[in-house]
Amino acid sequence: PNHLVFGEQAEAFAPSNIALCKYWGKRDKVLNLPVNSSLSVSLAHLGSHTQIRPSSSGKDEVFLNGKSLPLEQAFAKKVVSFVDLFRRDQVLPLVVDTRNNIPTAAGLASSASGFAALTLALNRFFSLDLEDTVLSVFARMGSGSASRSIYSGFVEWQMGQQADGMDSHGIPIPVFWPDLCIGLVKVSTGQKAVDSRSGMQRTIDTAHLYGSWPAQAAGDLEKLHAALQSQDFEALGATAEHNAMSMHATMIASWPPLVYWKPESLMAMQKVWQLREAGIPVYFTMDAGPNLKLLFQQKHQALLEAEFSGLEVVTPFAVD
Ligand code: 2P0
Repeated sequence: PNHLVFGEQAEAFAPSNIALCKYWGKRDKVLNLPVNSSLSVSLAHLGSHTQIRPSSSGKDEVFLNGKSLPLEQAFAKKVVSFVDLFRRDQVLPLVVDTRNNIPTAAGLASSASGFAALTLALNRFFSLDLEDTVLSVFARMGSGSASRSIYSGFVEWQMGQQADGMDSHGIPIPVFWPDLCIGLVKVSTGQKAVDSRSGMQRTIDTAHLYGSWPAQAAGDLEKLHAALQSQDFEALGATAEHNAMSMHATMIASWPPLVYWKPESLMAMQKVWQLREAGIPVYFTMDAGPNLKLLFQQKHQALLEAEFSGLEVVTPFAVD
């Protein structure tokens, strides 16, 4: 329909997610179609709350964590052009109000939860009643990793094959793993130097090593599915860590080099490796930023909180 019915206001929540097999590289920049399939776990209560309401000022307004953003700012621009996918040619100025309960732009995937929550809120605002896979396709067009944040638990974003991207969306993996903990090691919560979008483009354009990435990711995806089916924690952790390091190898091999690590990141990695040598099964993954995300089992939580000061622990499958 050209003219959609809309209500007073609508809101939605979507979780952030941490990829165990990473998305790095696009085969289509307009539709956000990935080079490889990825697999993540959603972070339960950590994510974005987004509210949409008609604007009384006569123009769009974008708020992030209570602050009004200038419409020419990068995130605000992305939000407005995303909203245009839904309202199309209608004259309907809106307020988009997003609150993250995670540090923004610190490699903790706030664009994933942000665009997923925005998609869910738009679906409600316009009473579209879209099915989950379609919501995931829309979220993907806002930000690739947002396709996975439509769901809780483990999610595979299948790369798909179609040129229109309708088969490139998240699929929930029905595995329940209550024992699994994710620990956020906050090395730095400042804005990162190079955003993921330009970082992955630079890698594709300049890193010869990137040629080996699609095969690495495909193999890791299979290993992760097997580890999920057998609930093999060490296989899950080892595969996730190896996948993250392989992605970072392609980043480092770009020109100019993309090194998202800080000295403290490497110190935390070495601590993880020492703990493993001492018999504690702990693994890490890292995204386009300096922070580590630890993977461990509940029984080791107290020990790891003592080793990593300020560790924020999330239990994706906790029943509360
Ligand atoms: C991931 N990252 O799988 C990977 C690992 C960062 C490193 O998805 O351009 O913000 O909006 O599609 O989704 C971050 O990339 O990029 C990301 P766009 P997005 O979690």
